[in-house]
Amino acid sequence: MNNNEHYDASDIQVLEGLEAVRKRPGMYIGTTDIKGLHHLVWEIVDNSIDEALAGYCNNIEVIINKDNSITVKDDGRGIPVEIHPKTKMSTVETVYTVLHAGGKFGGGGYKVSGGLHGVGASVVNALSSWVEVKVYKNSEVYFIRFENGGHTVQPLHIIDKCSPDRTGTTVTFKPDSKIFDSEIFDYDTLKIRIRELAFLNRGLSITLRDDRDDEDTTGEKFLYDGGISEYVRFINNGKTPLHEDIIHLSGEEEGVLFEVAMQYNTSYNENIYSFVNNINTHDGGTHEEGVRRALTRVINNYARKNNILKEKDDSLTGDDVKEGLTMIISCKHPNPQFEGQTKGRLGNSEVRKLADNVFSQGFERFLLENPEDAKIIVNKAILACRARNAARKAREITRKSDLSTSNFFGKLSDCKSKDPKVSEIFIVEGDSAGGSAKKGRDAMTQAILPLRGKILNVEKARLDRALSNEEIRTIITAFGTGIGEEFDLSKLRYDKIIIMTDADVDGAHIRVLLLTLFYRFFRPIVEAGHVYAAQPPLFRIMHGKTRKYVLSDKEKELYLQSLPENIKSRVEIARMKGLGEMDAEELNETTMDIDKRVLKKITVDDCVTADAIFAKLMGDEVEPRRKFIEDNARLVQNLDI
Ligand code: 1YM
Repeated sequence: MNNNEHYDASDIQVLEGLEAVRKRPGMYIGTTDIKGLHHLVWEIVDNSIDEALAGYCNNIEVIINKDNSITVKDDGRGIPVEIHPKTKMSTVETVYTVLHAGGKFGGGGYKVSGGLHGVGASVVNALSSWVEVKVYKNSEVYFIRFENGGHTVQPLHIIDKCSPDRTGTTVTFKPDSKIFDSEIFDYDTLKIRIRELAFLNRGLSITLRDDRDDEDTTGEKFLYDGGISEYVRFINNGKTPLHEDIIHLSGEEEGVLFEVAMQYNTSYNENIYSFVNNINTHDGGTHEEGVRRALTRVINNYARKNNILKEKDDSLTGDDVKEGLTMIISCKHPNPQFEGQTKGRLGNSEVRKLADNVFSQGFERFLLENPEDAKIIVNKAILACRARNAARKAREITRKSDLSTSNFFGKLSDCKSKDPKVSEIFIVEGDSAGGSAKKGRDAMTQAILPLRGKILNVEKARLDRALSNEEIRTIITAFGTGIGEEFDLSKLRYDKIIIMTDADVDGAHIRVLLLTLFYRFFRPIVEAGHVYAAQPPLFRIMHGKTRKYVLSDKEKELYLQSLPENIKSRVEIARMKGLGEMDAEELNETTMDIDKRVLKKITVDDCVTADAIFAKLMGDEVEPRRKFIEDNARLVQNLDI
């Protein structure tokens, strides 16, 4: 510490607090991988969002600087600068150095954001090699700098004057390379969440700029005056809506804000996303339950009252009424209780009733006032109900055509081991590659399933039609988990499901079709990390008896550079044409051998974005899709879904 007078007993406590964060970063930010790295940004942005929710901030800027440090600016009140009575430091310094500080320091703040509830700033400081905070307030610019995990090297002081109406906070931080595996921020990761935050906070402008490129960029601005209704329109882009208007309903009770936006489209899938204080509640909870319950009840009541559903007919189920539904539920709660193992479920029981009331009253009114739309929506649910019954019958057939039928064995070359922990299945494009894979595999643990034709696009087919598709039935039977209501992850017959396709447009297409299938029918398998993409090599570099396979142009250049000059002039470089043209030995060596291959794990990181990509890739129009795949071969190949 530079400033000796500054050093006393409370400082020691402060540093012990921050040291605890450095010792166990996982406890505070989950992980120290790329996800944890980005988490730091959200902790700082959350403070700006809180300021916006409190009604004082309209603009937030996020900048990735050239050195991979991050700057976050807002035009809120500015973090208080007075000496804090307890810590005897400035409040800014307190917020950035005392663990569990934040929130109510300034008094009266109504905090509804998620994250670490104000702990964030000090955690970011603890995990950064340096942090600078500027506060614009009282016509002055205040500045403070920390280094090396939260040591104050320049206590708060005034560095400049500013106009009296200029207020706000600017924070720049550089994550500590000793803590994080990677220090490179990913523009798209930041963009996706920033866009989501802008949708969830109507009227708040958030811009994102990447200064790492040399060009002068102005960045992208995300500002949605329509809030979550615009989010629904965004998700439904590329799909065909069933009714023109997006339905928006909202209400408030005892400080709890609840709103929902929805629109049906012609697809057969649901896209229901719920949030509490801007945090995605993956596992739903009381806000979602209230809406789902009300949705089913209101549609059934309407259908019966208008005699669309006859007395003898069964009632529509929750599954029927959500077919083709895109919905965003957003709840802002001053005291949310998050439950479940991943804290992804809202537990507050009073919200169920609020959600049910707001939704049922508003939606009932919509149906009464828009009888044409009402008819379309109810009929969609009735069709879904019939299809569900048909699918049940089809599923019974699938169940009968189990592994004992010879027809099935004809396709799948199963592995000998029956232990799922060591077994893997390669889903291979084309018969000839399938043949080489069969010869090159380790028959004990590796199963091969060659795909003959293109598999059906499940984005555009209902369950019953999907189940009549031969390739899909084979995949379902091979996996062993069943689908839909009967899905059981514990019955999965393989630890790894490996998609093996060529690195060309057709390969990309098949890969996306397979990912769509997995995403829609087997999402828990993806979530549990069982799905991989094989990475066949692009080049073979030979010199003497040495054979080296590389995955990309860049890797090829790097490898060539590493060779001595006399060898470099003698290498033979071959571009690998496709899986089908490799012989068994080569395929084994490059793509299948557990010790040598490179696999890419497929994750469900952001369902909303994944779905948007799917919609674009799989939407109704064929030409834009082909073009999109061609333009984005790299993206599709590395699609993190
Ligand atoms: C770029 C990061 O931190 N903005 C920010 C933080 C605070 C306030 C305003 C603020 C809050 C309150 C009163 C209050 C914080 N203040 C505190 C604490 N942007 C960023 N903007 N006045 C200003 O909550 O009452 C913690 S965060 F504790 F000091 F009040």
